[in-house]
Amino acid sequence: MTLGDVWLDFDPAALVATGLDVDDDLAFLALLALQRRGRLNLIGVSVTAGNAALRDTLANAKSLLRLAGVKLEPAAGASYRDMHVPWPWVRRLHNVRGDVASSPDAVDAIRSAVLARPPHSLTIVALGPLTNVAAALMDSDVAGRVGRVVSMGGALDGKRLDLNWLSDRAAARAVVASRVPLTVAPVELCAQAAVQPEDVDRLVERCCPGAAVCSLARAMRRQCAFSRRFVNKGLVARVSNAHTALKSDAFVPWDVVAVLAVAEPELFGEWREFDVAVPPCVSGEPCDGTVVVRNGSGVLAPTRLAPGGVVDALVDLVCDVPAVGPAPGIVGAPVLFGSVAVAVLVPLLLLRGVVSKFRSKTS
Ligand SMILES: [Ca+2]
Repeated sequence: MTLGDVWLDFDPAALVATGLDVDDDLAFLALLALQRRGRLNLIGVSVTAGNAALRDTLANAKSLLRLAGVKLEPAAGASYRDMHVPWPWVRRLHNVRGDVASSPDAVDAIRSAVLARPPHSLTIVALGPLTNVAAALMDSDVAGRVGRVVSMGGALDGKRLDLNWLSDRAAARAVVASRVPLTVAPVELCAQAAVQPEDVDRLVERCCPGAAVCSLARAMRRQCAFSRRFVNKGLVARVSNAHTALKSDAFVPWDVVAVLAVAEPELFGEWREFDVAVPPCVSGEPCDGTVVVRNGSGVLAPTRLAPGGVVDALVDLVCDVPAVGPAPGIVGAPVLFGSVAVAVLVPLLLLRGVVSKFRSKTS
């Protein structure tokens, strides 16, 4: 089975100093490997904020494409300015650093790609907030010609949504309501997969040096430790069949699950169709929230995942993609350190001034 033409819209952040996840970068390399095996044809790439600000996800995407020798120019799209960052500490950091303005390039590029191809022949793989994709689907000609949208996101278990759908609930609502064929990889599916430190060892032993993924190995090890502290506990509590490795150092390869769901559907034991609605926020957008799920049609989702299936497929795939360009550096580090320095030093200096004033008054 070949998937045909694929457009990727993503929010890569493995190379970003403040990035939340390494999974977009891994999913991109998996897509390239599938292309090398003749399973699909990656025709374009666009970028959204999500795991980091747009200024950083765009820089990350450019470095990643250079590393893998991909000649496509990533089109910039939605920035943090036009979405709701759901995690409070990321929101605080964003308030210190800010983001560039959103660009219309991503929507224009997606629209042109859909309209230039035969109807229903293009699959859009959306691995970040759905802002760019929803805006492209506003054009009914585009919505009528898209083959399928695949979104990493949603939660069909009635519980709190993921980062992607929470960052722009209105966009998720618009994509669901557009009635384009939609496949989702929801939270409770993805949590059945886990990348452990020994998987990173296996990958390094098998692929390095030489493969593009070697530049992500350090970020993958960091992600194992980060996820244990900040992500896994909540996942294990909410998903009854979450991967048991999530009780220790391991991370969920979210976006890789979404890519494999559409490219290697046989890895998934069970598929179901659902009728999904994304209700508006009662007191205005944005809000925390869930979606309404009923038996019915409209949204296709795998519900079960063979243990190890996704991670074994990832390790098998990504070694195929050689490192062609220069090893990427860390994105956003100077600006981050500058911002932190200002955030820490200014209050300290102000405090020092107050203390010395108080001393001079009391002496
Ligand atoms: Ca993502």
